[in-house]
Amino acid sequence: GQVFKLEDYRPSDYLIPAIDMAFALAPDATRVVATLTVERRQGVAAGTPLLLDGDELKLVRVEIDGKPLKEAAYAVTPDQLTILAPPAARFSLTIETEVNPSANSALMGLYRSNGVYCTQCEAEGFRRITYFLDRPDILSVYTVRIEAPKAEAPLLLSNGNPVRHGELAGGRHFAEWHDPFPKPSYLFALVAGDLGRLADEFTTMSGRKVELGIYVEHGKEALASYAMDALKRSMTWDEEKFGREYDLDVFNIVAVSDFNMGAMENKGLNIFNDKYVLADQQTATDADFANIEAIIAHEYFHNWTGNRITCRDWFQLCLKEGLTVYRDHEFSADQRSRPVKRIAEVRTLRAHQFPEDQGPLAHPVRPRRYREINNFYTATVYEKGSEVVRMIRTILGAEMFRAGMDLYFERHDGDAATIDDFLKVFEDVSGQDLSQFALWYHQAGTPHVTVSSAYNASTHEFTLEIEQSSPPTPSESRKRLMHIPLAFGLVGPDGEDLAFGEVSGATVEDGVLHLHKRRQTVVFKGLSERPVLSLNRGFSAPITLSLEQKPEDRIFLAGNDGDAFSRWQAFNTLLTDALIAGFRRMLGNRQPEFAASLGELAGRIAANASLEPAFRALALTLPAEADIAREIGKGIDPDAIFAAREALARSIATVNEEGFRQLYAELNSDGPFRPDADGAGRRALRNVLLDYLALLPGGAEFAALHFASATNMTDRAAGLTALAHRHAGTPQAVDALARFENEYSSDALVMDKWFLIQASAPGPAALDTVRGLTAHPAFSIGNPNRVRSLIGTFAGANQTGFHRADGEGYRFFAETVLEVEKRNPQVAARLATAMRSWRSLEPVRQGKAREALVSILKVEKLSADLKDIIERTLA
Ligand code: B3K
Ligand code: ZN
Repeated sequence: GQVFKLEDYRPSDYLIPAIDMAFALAPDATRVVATLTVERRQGVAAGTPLLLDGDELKLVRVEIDGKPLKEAAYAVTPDQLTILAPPAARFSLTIETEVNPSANSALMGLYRSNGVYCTQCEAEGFRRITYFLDRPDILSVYTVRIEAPKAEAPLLLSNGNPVRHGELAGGRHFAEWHDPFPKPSYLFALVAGDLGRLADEFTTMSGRKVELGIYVEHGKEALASYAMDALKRSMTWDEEKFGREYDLDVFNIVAVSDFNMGAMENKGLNIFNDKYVLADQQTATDADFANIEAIIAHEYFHNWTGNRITCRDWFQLCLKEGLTVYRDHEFSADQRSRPVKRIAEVRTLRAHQFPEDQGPLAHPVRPRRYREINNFYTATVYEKGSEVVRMIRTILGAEMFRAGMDLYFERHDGDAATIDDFLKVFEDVSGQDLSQFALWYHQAGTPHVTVSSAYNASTHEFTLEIEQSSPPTPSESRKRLMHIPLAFGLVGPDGEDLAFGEVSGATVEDGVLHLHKRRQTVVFKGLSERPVLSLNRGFSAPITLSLEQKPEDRIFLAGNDGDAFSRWQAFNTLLTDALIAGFRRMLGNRQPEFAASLGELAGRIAANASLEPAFRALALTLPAEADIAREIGKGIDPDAIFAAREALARSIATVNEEGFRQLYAELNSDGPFRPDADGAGRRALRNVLLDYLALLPGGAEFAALHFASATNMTDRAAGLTALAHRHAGTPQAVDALARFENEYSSDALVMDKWFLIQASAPGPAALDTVRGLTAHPAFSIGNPNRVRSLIGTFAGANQTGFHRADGEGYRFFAETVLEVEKRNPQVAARLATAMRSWRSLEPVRQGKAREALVSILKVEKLSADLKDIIERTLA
């Protein structure tokens, strides 16, 4: 396949300032008439051919300035339309195409989901609707007319503001929309169908009224009320925190059941996976509510960071994505608990971005090369991209950061901008040189920092020896030195940060130590007592850290650090070290042993009422098997990791049985259900305790009672998980699975949880279960949510089941990915990334994994999407 390179960027020869579209919708043969106002760019030679992108298109006719074009004047294939010698510097080009929405199983372009017409154009789906300059630096004003049979599609939506609508002969009707803001084609959207509406309104800070609508399947309107509430809170927050006001008369959201990802920020018409809109306490978990809040906010925030200011080219994807993730993280932190949110973010970053950065699919936050852009909507672009923005704020301070953002909006509104533009505004407002910092965008891989410390009681000096390095990544063997901002504290015996005098060897400002060199010896003077070092507070830099520190110091920090994140981190490091030691003992055929202090500390954290329940829940959650594997790095035997983790969980449960039972009982939630941070935190803590107690004698009965008495989906799903994962095959587990299935068989989103829970059950038997479930009536290989909950979960979140030593998990996986690919290459390619860490496995599994990957490559006519992932994974 073709490789696209950043350095090859060149402005297009032609611009398209305006486009008028007319859609005549029909399930198998939709006609699209697009009239483009085309302008030759200044300095481009007259007669330069105009090359328009297409993808699987059928051309019906083409006209210039209202006259049919002679056949010799253009060349056409399903993938390209070339106007060989355009007649003038400005002309109008009319293109009629025919597309088949019903046959569009790739879910890119115009397709039908449950009888609803909808679109997905990012990144390159618009070219599946009409021939166009389908690139983000072509900004056009859109006017869209939609025509359809009224009975089938009473609702006709597109971007912007409604202009007019009316009846037509033969039971047909039409609606016209106009979006005054020039936008790239990837933000185009159309929805038509028969849907219910939840309506509300919002008055912006300058007093303009905006009509809000969330469209869902009839009868499900009430399930959208949490999403509506989140939308209004997002609109207020963006005004207060970033001074950003909404700019159209309407803001619509549509929920569809077949969607390749979470949601899409089309101007004024966001389209969502229904999973991130529909929720009530009986069908959604607390995690679902939190995701809905975050994704509603994320797509809304794109209106300024993405839509008003878009990307010059797809290499700049993080310009809108990293920044918008940063904004939605800040929103959730303000709406919920900041420290708890930060811990959750870091866990996600480590679970998804670190393995990417440390494996064959590593790429810079701003990549320089791609073959298939859809494969670059990654944790690196999104999550690490957000971390980079966070570091800019850490380095500049909150006020200067806001000034930089204000300048960004002022300077670039209406632009297709670059990462260099973004960095420049912060340099301009602060006068700081960010060129070394910019490496965070340009260099792949997770930097590693090693630190040792020494206290000299006679000179009152505290000395740090710090070294940074960045491991090589594909096509970048030599790494440059980074600017790493490390928030820190020198914690005294009473838990307060100690004041210090002069510092040498590094810039230290506002509690942040700045690394710029390979090795730095940093000396703090004026410390009359030995401090305990708390480093990378709040996870100020997305690095891996080896900090030489005594277990007593970590135990001290876990109980006393003034920074909540670092308290969590200290305990988590103790747990991880214990688990790694346990893993090594398992490999040596010895039983793992754990220090009593660990269990006692867990008990103290659980019982500490001064800590919020959600924090305690996160602290008591053991590192996942994949986290442990990542820390170990190579020679991974998932069965040994599982056994070590299980043993630690049992030992913590055994030591704390009484306290855990008592606390579990106290947390029993009375009163009305609230999906907010407090309510969710209490449930989270109670359900973590359930996980421990389910491991003790009588655990199956205990979990069954939890399941049976649950009054909301969070508790019900937790009970079912405890049964299916810890007591598989017992009458209690079998019964609970059957009851759940019976109760929710007609609710696809809840059935996804039933699939997920079984697909993540540990042990070799999961494979047969998953294979069997692919034939379940509620499963469908064409629906991305079903595929992700069953197959994606099995491959991505079932270490012992997927990585069976006999390699059968990989074989099943290869077959299934190919099955998915026939319909939907994008979803298949995303699934296939589950194999990215195959080289860290022990040799036998590694060999089987390679065989499975190679077997995929042998298939003829592999899609560009899947081929790109598999080839890079094997390289
Ligand atoms: N911008 C979309 C993602 C599009 C993915 C295309 N393969 C959703 C988001 O990040 O907000
Ligand atoms: Zn986004």
